[in-house]
Amino acid sequence: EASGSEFTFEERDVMLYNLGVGAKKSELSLVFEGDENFQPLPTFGVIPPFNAEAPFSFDDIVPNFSPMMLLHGEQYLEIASYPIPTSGTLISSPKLLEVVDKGSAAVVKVGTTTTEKETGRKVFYNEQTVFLRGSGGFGGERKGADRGNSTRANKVPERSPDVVVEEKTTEEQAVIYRLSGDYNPLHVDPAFAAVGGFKAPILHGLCFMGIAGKAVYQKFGPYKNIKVRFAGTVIPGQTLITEMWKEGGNRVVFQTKVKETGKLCIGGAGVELVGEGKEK
Ligand code: HDC
Repeated sequence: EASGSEFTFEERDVMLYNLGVGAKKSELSLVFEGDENFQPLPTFGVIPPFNAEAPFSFDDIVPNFSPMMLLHGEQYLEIASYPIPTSGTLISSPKLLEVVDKGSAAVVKVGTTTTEKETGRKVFYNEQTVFLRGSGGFGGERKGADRGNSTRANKVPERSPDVVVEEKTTEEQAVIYRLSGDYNPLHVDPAFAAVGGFKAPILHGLCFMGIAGKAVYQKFGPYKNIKVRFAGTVIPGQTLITEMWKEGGNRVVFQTKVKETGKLCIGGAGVELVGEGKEK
């Protein structure tokens, strides 16, 4: 049995997560435990390790740490196999991978393996990158290591996208998403968001990754891994436009823009499909 933080979940948690990233009432396999194909969306894999106890404290690894200045920078997730369980107890063991000095900011990367408690079987692997504004300039390395898929830049092709999916987030997107485990006040409390430099609470990066990841899943099918960079912020209520390109090697490259501003909120993103991934 692995040591680490336990996460126990049931079907209710799966439905709450799916709703948090935009599942619709007509999508019964996402919102109804009685459906024969009931399942979490692949990006549910970011949830079990989310509150795992970190093997370090930010104050010990960077100068001037402030939770108000923390932004989610990148996320990489591997899904070991399908179907993803709809309940159970999982164990997550996080490791500090690197601390990079971007001058004004620090970039900290944590890798977490998640296994099934009973069998020890690997279920997910995550790499989470946080961008700590105001915590750089400590004389550290400027570049992180090359970690293959997890650090891949995923440049979008010149041609126009093969598939485009538009999805409006709701005003309540963040207040629902947070119930899946990320209670950061940045996403709900206007006063906290203001200290962080935002006019209004911003949407969780993992929420809009989930919305984009759902679009990719519904168009191309299951994937083994997904990588995104959070290139810009999203305010709940804004509309997301996800552009996807089918590439060789069973890959889909994608990016997501905020319709109202035209700005990129997800860049450098890609998935590696389980199968041929013919467009549905
Ligand atoms: O890209 C900017 C931005 O605002 N991105 C959006 C951030 C966001 O909205 N994230 C989601 C919401 S926050 C959230 O969900 C928090 C959550 O609740 C908790 C998560 C985890 C909790 C764990 C607790 C234990 C910004 C601000 C990130 C960067 O913009 P700039 O400052 O303009 O940076 P730029 O000049 O473009 O680049 C400087 C160097 O940094 C690298 N970089 C840029 N964006 C990055 C990034 N690295 C990682 N992630 C990103 N998103 C650049 O490559 C550049 O490095 P170099 O000079 O070496 O090329």
